[in-house]
Amino acid sequence: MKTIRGPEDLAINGSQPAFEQLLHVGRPNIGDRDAFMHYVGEIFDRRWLSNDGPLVKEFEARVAQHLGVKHCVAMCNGTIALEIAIRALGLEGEVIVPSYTFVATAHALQWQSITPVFADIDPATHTLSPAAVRKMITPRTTGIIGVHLWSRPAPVAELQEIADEHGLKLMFDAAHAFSCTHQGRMIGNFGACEVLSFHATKFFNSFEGGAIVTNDDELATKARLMRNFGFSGLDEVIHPGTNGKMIEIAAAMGLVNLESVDEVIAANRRNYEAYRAALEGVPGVRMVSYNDKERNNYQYVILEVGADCPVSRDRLVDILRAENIMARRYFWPGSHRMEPYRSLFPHAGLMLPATEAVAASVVVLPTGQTMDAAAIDTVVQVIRTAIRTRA
Ligand code: T4K
Repeated sequence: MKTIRGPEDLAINGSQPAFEQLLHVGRPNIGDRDAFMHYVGEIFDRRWLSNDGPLVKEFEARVAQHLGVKHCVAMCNGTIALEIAIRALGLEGEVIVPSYTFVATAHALQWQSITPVFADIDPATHTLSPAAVRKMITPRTTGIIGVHLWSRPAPVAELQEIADEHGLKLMFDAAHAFSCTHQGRMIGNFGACEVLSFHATKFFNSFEGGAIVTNDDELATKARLMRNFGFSGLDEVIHPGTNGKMIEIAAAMGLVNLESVDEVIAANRRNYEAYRAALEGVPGVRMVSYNDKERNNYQYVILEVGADCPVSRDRLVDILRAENIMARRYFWPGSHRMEPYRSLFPHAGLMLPATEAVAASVVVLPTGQTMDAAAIDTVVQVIRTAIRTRA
């Protein structure tokens, strides 16, 4: 890694990139490889590869125990889990969601001919603004999906109050919030149900995977039926369904990685604190912070580049990428500016000023097991030099 003293050391000015290999956001964390290979041996010996196998059952029990929730219904990914949750809750017509999230949240509705109605976020938290949600309720509204973005909880109590007042169902997209608490209680226990993602890029992964977690027995039973074509016995189908099953190899990865969740969180926290200390006082940029009184997974390191920053957000991303630091502009430009929503709701942006401003300011930096103090120091040197020299 090179030392960056001035603009001449930046790759955009012809110097060698700071990193030889690409430094990715979302680099997977991988637990004990020997333990994983042991599970693979067991799977092969048993010749039971999918369909509610023993490892999936064990994984579900362990996740439910970790979250203190009654049911965990494991799925092949978070998007299918969202789709099944939405269907199991009987949502239809219009459902209120943030635009500022990964597009899967809106797609899970649109895919089922339900209209996602985008409500604005609170620029301070990046999660749904309860006041904005109220404005978007119509006679066709049947539900609200809150998203715990960057693992920071959506305004759970306020959304529940709105839902109760208007007879709406409330569920949460908790894809970012595995192993986090809200007011001391594990996320996974709020709303009618919550949906997790165990995708490779999440701090806790099962290669691909997801789950619906809920304390509602009936909902859990329905979700179980739906993820397996509605089969209730060998020959009996009692419900419409799809194939949302988690496979054994994914459950094996999940079980192994569950063992190192605390270790990965500790690494993420170290990284987050190193970035925060090193970026303190840099003009025009602000790191999104976490509430230290809660349990956080620190899986995203988020920088907001303000209008007063001498270098624009997009220029900063280009400068970082030239150094092989593959920073991301999550979740730019907002779901409402992606198809099919851009064509369906061309004026949605008028109701989403905070979404547009936040989406235009965020840069996500690499973290996780593969980052160390020296790498973070170099990333920060690039940012500091770019801003100091108005590169
Ligand atoms: N709701 C929310 C709020 C979500 O954030 C997500 C997923 C979902 C729902 C849906 O859950 P899933 O159906 O995915 O379980 C990535 C992930 O694909 C997606 O899972 C995730 N959110 C989203 C935030 O990030 P992309 O389009 O950025 O993926 P991609 O291929 O550009 O990879 C991201 C980075 O990770 C790259 O820098 C490369 C690196 N990477 C990726 C993979 C797969 C690796 O280093 N190794 C890998 O194996 O969406």
